[in-house]
Amino acid sequence: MSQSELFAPEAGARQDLAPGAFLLPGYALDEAEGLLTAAEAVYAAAPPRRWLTPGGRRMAVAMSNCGELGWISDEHGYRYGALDPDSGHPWPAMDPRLRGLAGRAAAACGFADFRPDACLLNRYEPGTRLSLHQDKDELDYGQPIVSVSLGLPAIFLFGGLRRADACLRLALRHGDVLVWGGPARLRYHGVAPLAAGAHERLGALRLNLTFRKAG
Ligand code: MD3
Ligand code: FE
Repeated sequence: MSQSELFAPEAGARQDLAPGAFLLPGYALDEAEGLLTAAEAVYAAAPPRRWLTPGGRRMAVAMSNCGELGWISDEHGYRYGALDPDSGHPWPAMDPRLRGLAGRAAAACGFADFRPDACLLNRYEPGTRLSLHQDKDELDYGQPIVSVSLGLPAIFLFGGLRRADACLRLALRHGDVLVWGGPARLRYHGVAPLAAGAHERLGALRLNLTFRKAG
């Protein structure tokens, strides 16, 4: 497949994207309403906010967390922490509906017994992007990561192990689930600027729930 071609699979069967990287099209569709209810409860206790990066810029994506650990960033760096720095309180507990979906999706891709302790909730508005990066703040790279896309569609950039490697562009829609681990765990990835639109449930928003075993 050429680099500019957009990979837009049909709902249903698991798509093996690369060794260790899998797309489950529409896997969360039946459960989306429960996931959104759980996400709204997290936002009520820990509102989405744009973290400051160590470089002094504010991220475009608005983030919150649930679970024992949450991903945070400030002028001192990126890390996981048990407390919401804005409130001083622990992050909201991970709803069993969220944890359950992540565990089942991981198992469907060959990763047995995935028990995430952190769920990062990423909120995108039209124009919001996430620049190319690796997920390296977790302790055990042997554990997979599971991500659920909700709301407006996005183009996901799926790169290689070096920043300069070519990126596959992958269309992610409401209800799609990605699982990656093993040899894909440290691949560079990002999200292209979100196109304008109106999702029937979420309006002009995309939510991404990313499940990790961070500690
Ligand atoms: C990594 N979030 O929070 S997750 C992040 O849509 C993050 O909000 C994105 O990257 C988001 O750190 C994308 C999905 C993902 C999919 C495939 C990958 C991340 C990946 C393959 C290799 C490495
Ligand atoms: Fe990431």
